[in-house]
Amino acid sequence: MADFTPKPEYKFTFGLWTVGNIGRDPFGAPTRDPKTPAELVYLLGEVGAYGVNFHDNDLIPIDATPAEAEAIKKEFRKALDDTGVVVPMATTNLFSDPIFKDGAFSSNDPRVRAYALQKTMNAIDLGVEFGAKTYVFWGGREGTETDSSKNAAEAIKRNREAMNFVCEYVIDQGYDLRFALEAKPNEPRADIYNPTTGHMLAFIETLDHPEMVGVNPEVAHEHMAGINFMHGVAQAWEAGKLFHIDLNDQYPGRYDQDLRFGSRDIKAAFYLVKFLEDVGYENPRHFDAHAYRTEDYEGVKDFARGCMRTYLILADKAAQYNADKEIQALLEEINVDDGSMDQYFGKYNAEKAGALRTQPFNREAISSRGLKYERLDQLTIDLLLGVR
Ligand code: DIG
Ligand code: MN
Ligand code: MN
Repeated sequence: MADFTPKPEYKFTFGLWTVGNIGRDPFGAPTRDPKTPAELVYLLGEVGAYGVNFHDNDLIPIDATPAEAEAIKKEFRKALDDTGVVVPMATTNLFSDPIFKDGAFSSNDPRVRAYALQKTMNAIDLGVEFGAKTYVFWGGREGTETDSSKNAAEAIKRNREAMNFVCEYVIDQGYDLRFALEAKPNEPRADIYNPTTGHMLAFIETLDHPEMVGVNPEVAHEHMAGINFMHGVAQAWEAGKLFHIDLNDQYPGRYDQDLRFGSRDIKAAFYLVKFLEDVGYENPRHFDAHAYRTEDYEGVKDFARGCMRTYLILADKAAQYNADKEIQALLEEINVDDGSMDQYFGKYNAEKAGALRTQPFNREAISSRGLKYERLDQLTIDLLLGVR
């Protein structure tokens, strides 16, 4: 049996807000007592996590005094040193405080937009202080309930101006930091701007420093939009923009459930893990998820161990898939290529186009070929169900 113990090279990380989730939901009070950031680091060290991420206010409460902040940071730093857990990513909470009720960077109130920049600069400093190399932006409140309230193009411009400002701040400070933008189609706003990873990839190209900015796709968020998550991840990877990834799971057509990785759609999770392993993804694998409300902290540890274990089992399945002689023979047959069409591919030129114009194609013969995808998919199912 393969070894499914988490190893540092997988860079498995959890946010303080994930294992620190106290079970509150819109219809019920918390079911778990809160733990301090330091206690959560020890918990993550116990389950074998590589790293911990935080929003500024997960670590330092928004109204903490400087002395309180220093005490918290000192305790947090000791827990990191004691456990060897590192801080690969940080982010700003631009959604909890009532001041952000109509957004942060895209708010109609210029005081809110300015405060959001101030808060973000402070939060970037905090993340860099603990070694973060990736900084995530999730614009959970950058949206509307009524489109009477905001010009959508103006909102995008405001988001762009803010991103250009924070990129310049990082350059000015000389920080070794890059940004990862996280999309979500809705919740908590009725509609959120830049709702999918695809929108984010287009938005990034309009920035002053696009080279500093990538994406942080989340499984649940793209599933909420009804999109094949692995396809979006592959497009981001191919564009050199997969700077970070939020792993979890989600029932289609539901609110953002942030379920344990692989606990709902194991086939989709397999194709995602196979893609990440096949391309040699080297950035953090962040489980932006939380335990069921029913759990105590032993259950939270089960949740965290389960996220990492399922990833490792699926990585082992991906290796089996790549070594499976029948599957690989089928893939070779499906992708057969006698090279006769090579003359028409690659960069255009008039001669190539001219020759292609006269190339005969027997559509009936070509279309009559059976592609054996049913056999291939069943072999995949067999492998996932452990009978291969
Ligand atoms: C929610 O999916 C968001 C926030 O939790 C955070 O800003 C980001 C970091 O992964 N994910
Ligand atoms: Mn989510
Ligand atoms: Mn997320």
